[in-house]
Amino acid sequence: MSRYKISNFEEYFKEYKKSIKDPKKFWDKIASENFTWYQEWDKVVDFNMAEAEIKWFVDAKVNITKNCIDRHLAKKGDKTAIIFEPNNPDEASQSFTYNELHQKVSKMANVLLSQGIQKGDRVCIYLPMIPELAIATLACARIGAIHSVVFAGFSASAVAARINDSECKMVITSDGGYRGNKTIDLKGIVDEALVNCPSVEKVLVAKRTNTDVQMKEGRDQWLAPLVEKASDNNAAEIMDAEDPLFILYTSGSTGKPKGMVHTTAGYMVYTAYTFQNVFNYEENDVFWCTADIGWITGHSYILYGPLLNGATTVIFEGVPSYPDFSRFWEVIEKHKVNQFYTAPTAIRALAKESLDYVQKYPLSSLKVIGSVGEPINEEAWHWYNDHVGGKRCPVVDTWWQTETGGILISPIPFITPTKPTYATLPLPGIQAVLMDEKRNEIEDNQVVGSLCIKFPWPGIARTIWGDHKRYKETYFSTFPGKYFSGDGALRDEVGYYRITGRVDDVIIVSGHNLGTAPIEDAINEHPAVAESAIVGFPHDIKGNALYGFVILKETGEKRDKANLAKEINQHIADHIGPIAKLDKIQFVSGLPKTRSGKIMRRILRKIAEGDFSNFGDTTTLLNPEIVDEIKNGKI
Ligand code: 6R9
Repeated sequence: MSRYKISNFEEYFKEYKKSIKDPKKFWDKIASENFTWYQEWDKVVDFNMAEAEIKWFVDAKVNITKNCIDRHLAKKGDKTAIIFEPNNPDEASQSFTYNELHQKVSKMANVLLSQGIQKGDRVCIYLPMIPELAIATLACARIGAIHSVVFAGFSASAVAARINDSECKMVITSDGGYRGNKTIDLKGIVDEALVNCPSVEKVLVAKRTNTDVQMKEGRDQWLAPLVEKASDNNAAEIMDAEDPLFILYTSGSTGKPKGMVHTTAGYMVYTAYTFQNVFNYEENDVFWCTADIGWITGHSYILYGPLLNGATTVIFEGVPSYPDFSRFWEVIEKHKVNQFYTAPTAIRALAKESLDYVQKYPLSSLKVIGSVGEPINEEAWHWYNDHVGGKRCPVVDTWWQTETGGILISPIPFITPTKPTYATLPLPGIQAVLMDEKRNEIEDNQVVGSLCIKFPWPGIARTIWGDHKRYKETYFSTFPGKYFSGDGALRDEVGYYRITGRVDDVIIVSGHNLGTAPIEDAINEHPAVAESAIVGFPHDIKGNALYGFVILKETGEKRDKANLAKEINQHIADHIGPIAKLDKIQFVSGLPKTRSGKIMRRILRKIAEGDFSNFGDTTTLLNPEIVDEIKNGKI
């Protein structure tokens, strides 16, 4: 990807203008100069935004793993592709060259084929951050199976819902996983999930914790012996540009999680291009993104983006606080990391601890440091810039989403002057606009609007698995003809964007998207609960935390409230996962509702924040008296 590296600010504007004037030409050049294709495209892009129909590189044929692995072998077969850094620093790290990765992925691909997995089949991957996760994911892509990686922190019922939604034929998991000082029983969770998953025929189990697990005859097999026996010769399936590459679930503001579908060629071109430009990756650099491969950030910037560029990428199994708060800095020093990419929630948690943890390490290998997942507040930005980047590494605050496939708005390091809390400018090819409530494009600056993109880019998700109507309604109907992100943003006089947060009912907690509806559904299933409403409130470390207002049934009213609160949180952990637990639970006798029955979350949000100053117009409420009751009972 060296040719498409932008080298100064002027060139950025030039490139940007060119990319807007003729997007087809812009992407055509990038796609044809940087990848290996079995067959090139007839048309660069074909789209109808009103119908949410988007195709890139129409009729091209390609395999993404050929581009991630095979094409690097001639020149850099012995270069390190992946460094695996275990949870426990006393365990040795491992590394795999591109040659070794090629061998492992080919073997795994042959295992999948021998187990009856074919092109187009869905495979659920529920693994901790170990090399098998990367290898299994790439092996699916190699044979054209659609991977659905589910973050290994989700509960059995959340896993089951995701497996059933896309009717996965196979699950790849491990006996267990390590996270800090905890061991997680992943196989047990899969067993529980599979009680309700009729589509799953086979389960492959990697060994990580050596814990005793139950193996179900005819369904479950250990992975290692299968891999050992498999040939390391695999031809890679020829995929159409628009064949689905993967499904990744993200929370919606209503109902069940959305299985975002990304297709092959566009995602490949977009992640490769953004990785190169946003992180200024140079040959021999070591890149580390601390996300989990179970989230889009891990898909695009641990696996695909780096490997497409022939980079060295770190897979880290652990957490920032184990064995102590210096772990990130120790790992950077140990592997001489050059680009470091993490989330504001981690930065805030580490900034709360003694500076000694970070100052113990020179961190002089770092060149670029990045942030993703939620708005980064000014204090955290400065701490990161001063103490991690040593004021010499540009902070790239990258704004994007599961739906966008790759980064859309971000500074380009050493080129775009950074500004704390601003994601700055759209990358070339990205036509960002702000829309007002009347659905007009906002021309002025210093105004908050809904952030939309008015022309497709190659990395955009193409649909929601099994529900194109929902895809169209969620993203393309609020502002007809445009992609609506669900985020609000402010634009300054230079044109820099500052993301202000979600404008819908999604709450970002520690960088994880949580929809209020599924959490409320989980709470409401508790036998003592009549109704509930969840809102977010500011939290020092998590960015936002969850505050639940819960109406009890008569039976619940008689029970001990502290116990009930604990049970409700356990209920949420069981149904969704521990990440969705509530920080605060207030039992109330009613919720403020409009006459059409809609909960006025705006008011609940203010109460949760402790801001009782101005509730706005409450006269339209069906039950205005409830506001005082809730306010007075605030915990
Ligand atoms: C990549 C990822 C998407 C939502 C997005 C927005 C928030 C992400 C951000 C940011 C402010 C940034 N978000 N990056 N907000 N500044 N740099 O996180 O994808 O998990 O789908 O979340 O995260 O609200 O809409 P995903």
